[in-house]
Amino acid sequence: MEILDTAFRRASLATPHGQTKAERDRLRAKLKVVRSCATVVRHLRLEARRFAKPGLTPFEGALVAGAYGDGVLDRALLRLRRAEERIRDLSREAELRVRRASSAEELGSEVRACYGRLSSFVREVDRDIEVVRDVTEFLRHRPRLEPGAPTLVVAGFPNVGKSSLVERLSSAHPRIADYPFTTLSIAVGHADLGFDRLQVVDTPGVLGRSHRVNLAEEEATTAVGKAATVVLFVIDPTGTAGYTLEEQEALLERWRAEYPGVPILDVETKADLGRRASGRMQVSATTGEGVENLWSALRAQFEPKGELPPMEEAVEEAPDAEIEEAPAPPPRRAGRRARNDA
Ligand SMILES: Nc1nc2c(ncn2[C@@H]2O[C@H](COP(=O)(O)OP(=O)(O)OP(=O)(O)O)[C@@H](O)[C@H]2O)c(=O)[nH]1
Ligand SMILES: [Mg+2]
Repeated sequence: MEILDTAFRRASLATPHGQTKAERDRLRAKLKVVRSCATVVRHLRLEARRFAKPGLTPFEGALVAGAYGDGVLDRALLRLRRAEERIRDLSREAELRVRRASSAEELGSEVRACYGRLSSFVREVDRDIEVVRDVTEFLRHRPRLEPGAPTLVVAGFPNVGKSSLVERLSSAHPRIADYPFTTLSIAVGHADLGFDRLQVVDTPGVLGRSHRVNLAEEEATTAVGKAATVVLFVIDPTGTAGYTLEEQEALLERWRAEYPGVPILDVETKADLGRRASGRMQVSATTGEGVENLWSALRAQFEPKGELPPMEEAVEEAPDAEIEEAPAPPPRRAGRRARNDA
């Protein structure tokens, strides 16, 4: 365990000062127990730093629960916190025992006992450290969505052209290829709505079945249910994706029933391969046809409805005191720059 190696190495570097050998021995023993415990506590904190305040957003929490199981991360973090508390107690106790030890042998055995307990505390949370590291790595590969910002989640069956459309609509440059599950995790691009900045989320494809859902599908479904202000459901009616129109429409209807609070806009893509009379919006990510039309429909979905625009709301609600001018900066002292100027 590298945490223990580091802790014991740091502890052994202690160079105590003292008049007599006995004083130096006692101080060395004290430094060993205190430093080894403190190093482990610092490492445990570092491992969990991604989850320290303010913590995960609800959407990140849902992504992690989908990938690792409900409560798995929370339990690991709780065990790490408990281990930290036990190690703090151990450090205090061991320091006291070192203070009371009456011989070099006794000092040695107190240090060994402390190291032994420290090792077993760390080993007990081995698996939890691994979980926390895994989840940190998992989140490092997911975009940070701004909570509360207008969010369009582009979803649908695999290979239908979701990523191609996301590239058309936003600043994102996702991987596009002619096979299913090219996109394996969510990605985000941005677009200007005119009145706000829109987050456009690309998702992995979802097959219509309700069982044997893979992790990529699970992630897409979480984005639909937990991140979307509006969902853009992309349908490929041409059959080139490898899925029938009927199975795609069945998923669309299922989602409409499952997420009644989320508007789901449906659009047919690959219109360059031939248009058909369907009554649906039709676009082509390849040629751009129909995309202006789609933008109009999207803007209508996101436009603030009947409420005050956010700026006026903010001005109206702000108490007078907060709109007062900022106080004048303190006078500068000659020959010395104020710290804030640096
Ligand atoms: N002709 C035509 N082909 C398209 C269009 N949009 C996408 N394609 C092609 O369809 C294939 C799949 O496109 P992607 O954008 O990767 O599809 P996806 O839905 O993101 O696929 P997954 O990530 O695997 O679910 C690629 O070969 C694209 O070039 C379109 O409007 N017209
Ligand atoms: Mg894709």
